Amino acid sequence: MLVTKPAEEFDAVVIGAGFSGIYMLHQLRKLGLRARLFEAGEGVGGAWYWNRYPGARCDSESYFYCFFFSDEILQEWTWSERFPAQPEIERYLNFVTDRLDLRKDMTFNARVTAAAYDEDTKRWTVETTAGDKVTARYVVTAIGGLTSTATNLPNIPGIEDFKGEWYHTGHWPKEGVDFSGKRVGVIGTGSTGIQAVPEIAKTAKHLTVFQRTPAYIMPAKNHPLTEEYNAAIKANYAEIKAKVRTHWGGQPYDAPPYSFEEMDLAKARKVQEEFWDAGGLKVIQAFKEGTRVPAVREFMEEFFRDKVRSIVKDPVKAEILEPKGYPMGAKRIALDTNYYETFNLPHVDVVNVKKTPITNFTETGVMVGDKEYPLDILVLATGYDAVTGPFRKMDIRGRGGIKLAERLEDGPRAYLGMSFAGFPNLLAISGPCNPALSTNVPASIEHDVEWITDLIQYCEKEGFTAVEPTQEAEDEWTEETQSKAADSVFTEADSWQFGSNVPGKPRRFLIWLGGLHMFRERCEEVTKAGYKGFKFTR
Ligand code: N01
Repeated sequence: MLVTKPAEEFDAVVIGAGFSGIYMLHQLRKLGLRARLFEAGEGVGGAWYWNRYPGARCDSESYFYCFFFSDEILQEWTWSERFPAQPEIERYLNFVTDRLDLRKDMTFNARVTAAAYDEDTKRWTVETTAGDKVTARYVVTAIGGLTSTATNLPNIPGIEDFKGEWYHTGHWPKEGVDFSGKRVGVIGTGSTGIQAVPEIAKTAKHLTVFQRTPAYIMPAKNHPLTEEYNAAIKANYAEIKAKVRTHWGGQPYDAPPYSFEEMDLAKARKVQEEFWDAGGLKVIQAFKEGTRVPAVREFMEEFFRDKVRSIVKDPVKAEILEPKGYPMGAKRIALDTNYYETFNLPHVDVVNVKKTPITNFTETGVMVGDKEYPLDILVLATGYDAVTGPFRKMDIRGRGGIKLAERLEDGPRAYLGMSFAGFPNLLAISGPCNPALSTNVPASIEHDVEWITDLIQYCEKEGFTAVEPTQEAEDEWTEETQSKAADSVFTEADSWQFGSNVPGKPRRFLIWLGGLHMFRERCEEVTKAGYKGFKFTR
């Protein structure tokens, strides 16, 4: 039975204990505010708490997939691998939480269900599944854009009929799943499925991968880090931090070194092979012209297809796995470790469910056309109702009781991806129309947290009781988000970025595509112009 706890009053409530919530709580404390963080999980981590599926690993390199705000933490924490796996990132976030002594202001196992603004008291009332009902002047959402609260289950009938075990990768059981001796099916071959397949294949008796769209996949070339490497990184953090803050994607990478136009195809191929061997997201960053230039993109697309044909021995499997049917970059490119190699194992098959779609689940498996694939365990790596989904799962009400879920029904809208007209003192880290999910996410999070901190500090100093964007500012930013997307390659495929992965979700782009460096500049301009686009109440 739900026991309602005595009402408590705070200056601020933070929702979520991933990268964003952890840093936000720290900043609010530094401002001298009384803050409380609510988290649905048993511990900190956010996306990195729930995504425990086999093979879960970050696609950004560990030396920059981290907080930069504390030189001490940068020096004290040592990463063990080039691309950190979920357990290590979860350990890192626990380390930071304890290092900053944040745990005492965090409530776990408490999912926020509702937040309502009272125009008379100018306070929010926040409720959780654990019976908390607290009030606060500010509410900061740190809920992430791809989260366990808003997973995307495929619209295939009959999942309730399936008598075997089934799991969505975003809700992976803490105790793990034993695949040994089992017939396993994986639906979904985005970044998640590509990481999970090689690991599941290690113990499953048989693995069937149901692929609708073949992804463009680059090798991670993950490896352990040496003491010397880590020492060099730690000695160089000032420069790395400066690069992260000025790069389009929040990555400390130098500009591409080669000109595609100035070399013949044989030389271009040699260069591309070098980048392939180095691995990671830099694989597509060899040429100055960038992949938006059709000649460069088509060259790389063919290079990727060649790689599949050279790795996968069975030509029928290779043909299914070759990325095609849409331009590279129109869906997120994935990193892999032995994904293609896994299909050389005799107990691993791939089924083209674009050609013949899955019709339904049965008690014993999956029907593709008139063929049943018998399964003991089904893994759904089918992604998320991204960005707006997590907001729409909560009952958030602003001025006059307007519902945020309804405001976001027709697509993403927000000013600077961090604030909503009609919702005073509700601030969002990496909200709708924010660049975060097109960048190295912690770098964007740090920016948003620091910008929100400054805004709150300004309100406190000036004695304002409420801040919110004007409708006009929100409308303009929302429209700008769509026009930037309309000029991008993303228009040429269905994707979670467009919301077109979820049946019935409007096709509106969820991310502001101007790059993190430009976003920083835009936010700075807003601040310098006296928080242009915001209105304040005393
Ligand atoms: O989800 P997705 P994800 N029948 O939406 C398929 C981040 N991430 O969890 O492409 C058959 O990309 C769907 O097919 P299609 C990262 O930002 C980060 O993999 O729609 N198939 C697709 O193959 C990433 O982009 C890391 O045709 C169906 C798959 O399911 C985001 O999370 C690691 C289907 C869904 O792919 C989401 O990735 C992992 C159906 N009915 C993820 N419905 C890092 O490294 C869906 N699919 C930080």
